[in-house]
Amino acid sequence: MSKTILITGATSGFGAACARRFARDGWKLILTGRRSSRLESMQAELGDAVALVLMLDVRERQKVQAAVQDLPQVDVLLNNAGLALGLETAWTADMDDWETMIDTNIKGVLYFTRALLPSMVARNSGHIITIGSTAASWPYPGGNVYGGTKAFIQQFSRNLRADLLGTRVRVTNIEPGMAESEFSQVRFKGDEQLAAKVYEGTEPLKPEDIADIVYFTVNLPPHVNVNTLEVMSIAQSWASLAVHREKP
Ligand code: NDP
Ligand code: 8X3
Repeated sequence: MSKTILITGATSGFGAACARRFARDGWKLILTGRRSSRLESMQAELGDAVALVLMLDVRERQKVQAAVQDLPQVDVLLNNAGLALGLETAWTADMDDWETMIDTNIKGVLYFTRALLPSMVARNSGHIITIGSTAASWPYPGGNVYGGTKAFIQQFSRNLRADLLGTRVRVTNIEPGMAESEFSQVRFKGDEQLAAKVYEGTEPLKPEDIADIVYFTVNLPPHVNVNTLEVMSIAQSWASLAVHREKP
């Protein structure tokens, strides 16, 4: 019998690529996102593989809880929906942007995870995957709250594993570096030029690369748990530590 994956943020980028990757190998999909037209086109493209689409905002706790209650068995939850907003310093950043990132990247993950875990534990099987980021471990100017949300995800994921020891429920946090999707268009609030500059003259990861990694992680033998997986394009690495020098 086919297995089912619930993907949050399946209307674009990593989420849409994962939907296509899992559909290709006979998985059933539950796809979520806010943009109904995108959900409809995913459904048209993937046909019978799509068991259900849920148009919802992951920040809406009651709606998430209600939607999850009536679902068929979910074998894998992919907590992917998320965003970065702005790249301003901590003293000039917009507080609304900060709250949106916290509500989406942290609380959205908590709502779906908390709603689906009881059935996974009762069945003694399942897999919770979160999409973290290299920003969780590697700070950069303007990454302030975005990186903070992904650091939360990193530790939440590890703590889930600690709670789940003794069950067969797996937990994995995948931490990509720079990847080309709608991520930068969202970060720069529709400024196409700024977004394009992020990827100019370089070779970022593609959403399909992340989809292959998620698929690989899920399809390992059931006793194998990938805890954390950090992945970057070959064109990305770390900068040295920054030093401020006064002009002589
Ligand atoms: P995209 O902007 O292409 O996709 C983001 C997805 O999240 C969309 O499907 C969007 O759907 C959904 N989403 C955003 N906010 C909400 C919300 N409030 N409720 C429901 N769905 C929401 O970006 P990516 O595919 O790149 O990003 C996916 C994840 O990967 C994010 O968590 C991001 O932080 C992370 N990531 C991205 C990297 C990159 O460089 N691209 C690198 C490392 C991590 P809709 O708008 O329809 O609601
Ligand atoms: C997205 C990658 O480097 O913009 O998580 O934070 S980065």
